[in-house]
Amino acid sequence: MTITKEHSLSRRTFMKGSALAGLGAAAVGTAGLFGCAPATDSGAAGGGLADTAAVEEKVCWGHCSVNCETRCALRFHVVDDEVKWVETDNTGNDEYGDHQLRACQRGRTIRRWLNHPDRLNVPMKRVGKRGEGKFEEISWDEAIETIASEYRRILDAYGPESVYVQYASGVNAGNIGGFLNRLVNMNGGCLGRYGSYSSAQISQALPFLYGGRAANGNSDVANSKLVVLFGDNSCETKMSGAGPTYHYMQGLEKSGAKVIVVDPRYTDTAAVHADQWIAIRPGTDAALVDACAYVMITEDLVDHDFLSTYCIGYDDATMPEELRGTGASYVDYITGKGADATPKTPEWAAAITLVPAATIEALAREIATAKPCAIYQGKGPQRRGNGEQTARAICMLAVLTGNVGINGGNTGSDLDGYYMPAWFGVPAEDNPVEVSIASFTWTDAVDHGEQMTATRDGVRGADKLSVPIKMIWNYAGNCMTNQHGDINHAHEVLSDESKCEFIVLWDTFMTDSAKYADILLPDLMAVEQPNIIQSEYAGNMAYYIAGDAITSPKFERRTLYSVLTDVADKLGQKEAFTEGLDEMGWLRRIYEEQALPGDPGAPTFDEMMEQHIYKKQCPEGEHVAFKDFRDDPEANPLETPSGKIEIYSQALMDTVADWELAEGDLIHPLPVYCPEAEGYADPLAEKYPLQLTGFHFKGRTHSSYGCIEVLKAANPQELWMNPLDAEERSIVDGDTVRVTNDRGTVEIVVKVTPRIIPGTVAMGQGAWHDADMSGDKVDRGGCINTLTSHRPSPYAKANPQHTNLVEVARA
Ligand SMILES: Nc1nc2c(c(=O)[nH]1)N[C@H]1C(S)=C(S)[C@@H](COP(=O)(O)OP(=O)(O)OC[C@H]3O[C@@H](n4cnc5c(=O)[nH]c(N)nc54)[C@H](O)[C@@H]3O)O[C@H]1N2
Ligand SMILES: Nc1nc2c(c(=O)[nH]1)N[C@H]1C(S)=C(S)[C@@H](COP(=O)(O)OP(=O)(O)OC[C@H]3O[C@@H](n4cnc5c(=O)[nH]c(N)nc54)[C@H](O)[C@@H]3O)O[C@H]1N2
Ligand SMILES: [Mo]
Repeated sequence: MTITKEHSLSRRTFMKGSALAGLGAAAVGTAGLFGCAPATDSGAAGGGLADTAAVEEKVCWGHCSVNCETRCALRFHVVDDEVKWVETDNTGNDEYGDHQLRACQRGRTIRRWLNHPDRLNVPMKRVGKRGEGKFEEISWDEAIETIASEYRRILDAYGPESVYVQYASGVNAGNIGGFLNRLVNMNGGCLGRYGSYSSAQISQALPFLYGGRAANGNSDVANSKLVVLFGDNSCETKMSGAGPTYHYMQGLEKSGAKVIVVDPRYTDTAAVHADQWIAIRPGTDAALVDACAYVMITEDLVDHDFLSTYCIGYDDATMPEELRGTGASYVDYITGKGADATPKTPEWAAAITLVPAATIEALAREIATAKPCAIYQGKGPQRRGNGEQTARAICMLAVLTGNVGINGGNTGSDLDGYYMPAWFGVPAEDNPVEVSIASFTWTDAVDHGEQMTATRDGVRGADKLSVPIKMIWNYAGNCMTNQHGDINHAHEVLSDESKCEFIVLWDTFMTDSAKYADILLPDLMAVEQPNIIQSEYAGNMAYYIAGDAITSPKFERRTLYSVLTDVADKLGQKEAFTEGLDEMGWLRRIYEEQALPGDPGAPTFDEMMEQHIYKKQCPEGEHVAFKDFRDDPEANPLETPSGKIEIYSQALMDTVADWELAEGDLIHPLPVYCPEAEGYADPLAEKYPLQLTGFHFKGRTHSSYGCIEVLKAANPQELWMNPLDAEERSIVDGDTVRVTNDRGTVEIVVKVTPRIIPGTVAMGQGAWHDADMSGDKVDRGGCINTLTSHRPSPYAKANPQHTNLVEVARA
């Protein structure tokens, strides 16, 4: 165990004039780009002698709380109650297990967010139409009165099932957002939601194969011979020193494993880690896997012992009895003895994936013979119209080669396993409402909720919804429009005020979603209030970061907790809601009641608030998923019906037996390729011949940090396009182009590059939607969700946001 000590306030004094001079220099120099320390000589801005009174600087700790799935430490240098500059972790000995939790470019710009001139300062009510962005300042009293009375009215008129707490991932601090659920659950609860925008397809598909979704820790690549990454771009998505990129890098340095990246784009991960990039047509990974399986089966490279001991459905012998001899097994399907009578040869797959047959053959042989081999996927391949099938299929490479449950191998899943000592959060009663929808289907629930059924729309806990969504609480999220599918459709649904009657939204900026709020509230950021976070995706080293408010509240900004306390007061529930505690009181309680019992060696609360950072190495070493099962499958069966890996899933077929699927939606009992609706082979491709795929961008976390000028300058929003596609359209690098489909148009600058496969274009997701919604609706902000669909994927009813067809032309 490692405990690192740092005094909470390392005070020092320096000359006020030089501090100001330094800031002036930092704003223009590169040092200022990512919030580095300002120079201390007073040359640039010329601090006068009269100005040289000594000022006190304090260093406060906090974390960058947005949702990149990495959690980084920040140290704020505060003078006169203002953040002057920001550094990151300086603790630890920089050896594995006690390394620094260094923030990326984004976290280091947080001062520009905290002090941004466009930050929301006062509570407001909407005065224009929804989406127009016209608001009027109101008092907190009026805001709270309106929220309490509208909430009460909607509960009385429609019941708690009409209330919805929107998916929103902008604040990751264990002690903040949970207060909303606490209040809502005290008032009868709300319509539930299942599946996230992140991983709904894979998290719901893998249980049919493995009984759960689990992966080896990424530091375990230290034991691998070969690492194959399917659409896993951790060098951009988890790029800080606190997360997987660090652990991968350390592991790979130890093992020297060969790395192959399969992605439509030559990503930063491919550039940094890969020995080989396999460019693949989006949505077709499962066909690549099918053909690898064909090579492994026909060349007898599969692990027969593993398949017969740990799996069912591989061949006839392990099929459910009633299906034996029907050609329904995996081997039958792959070798062409199944119903479609098509052997899944490398040539067959080459036509689908655009990966040459010889490359597929070589890949199959390499995966089968390198022992152990780690197969990982990111969440990109599953955030698609056929994501459930793709996610299961990629895992087959690990299953066929017996790489599951061993060091240096992996399950093929994402969710790079990590060590986590104890989870904590704001205590809330269970949601009394048992009905839930898939997160992505909320626009349908606003638009025509009462028509949504279990068998067509994935309603759970009831055959159908009894009432549409009438009220939305949105705390720290941009999924009302910007991050949801099909913004123009969401605009239509939300602007009809007879549908959703009341929207209350907290943010720090006038985001695109905020324009749809009825009451819009200016929040304090996590670091402007007592805060705590625990590590995620941090390999073998778990940690907590804790801090007190770095500055006092500015303008009329208030914490979520204080606002909800006043709402609870209006509802006559103040005592029950607060239990007499303030923000710091809750932080202490959460830490002492939830974190400490799970980890008795952790510092006490007072010590934690003094040292701010606590790191702990996993005592068991590298995490290996399903190790118990591998070691003793009888004693430790998987949570599938058979207790084994179910290559053929009768459970999946039983679940969907009475479902009504939309045209083009396919669910297969085997983990094999199914074409996706709006994929390359869709008839719509005649009109819109280019596939458009999104990706999570290093310049933003979704839309968060999307308005920070220095980040925008360093990471311009561009459309990636292959030179062949550009030439065909007389487009050259740097042109402004229009990307269009039936749902909308984005105007964006094009980057012509061989780093993307021909036939596919790509843009980073999360850019700020910028369109005249009462005019031409052309989005000049480059937000991909102007072009994405709100039609959910077949099984998880989840966001297929990487699956789109478009055409591109010069603007
Ligand atoms: N900088 C940054 N980091 C982030 C985030 C962010 O917005 N910005 N978001 C965070 C969150 S909440 C999440 S859920 C994760 C998301 O992490 P992921 O979902 O893994 O990220 P994506 O960039 O969507 O997808 C990863 C890669 O998949 C590729 N891809 C797309 N379609 C296909 C396909 O059909 N086949 C293959 N083989 N590859 C494909 C993309 O080109 C991309 O390079 O990232 C987290 N980290
Ligand atoms: N096309 C496409 N769309 C996608 C994706 C994709 O890959 N492609 N990815 C999806 C995924 S995986 C996810 S997780 C979602 C993420 O979608 P969201 O959860 O909406 O994430 P953000 O866009 O980061 O929005 C967070 C919001 O919180 C605000 N915020 C930050 N700090 C604070 C604070 O302290 N207080 C308050 N009140 N607000 C704060 C930010 O300003 C921002 O508006 O997007 C999804 N959308
Ligand atoms: Mo996500």
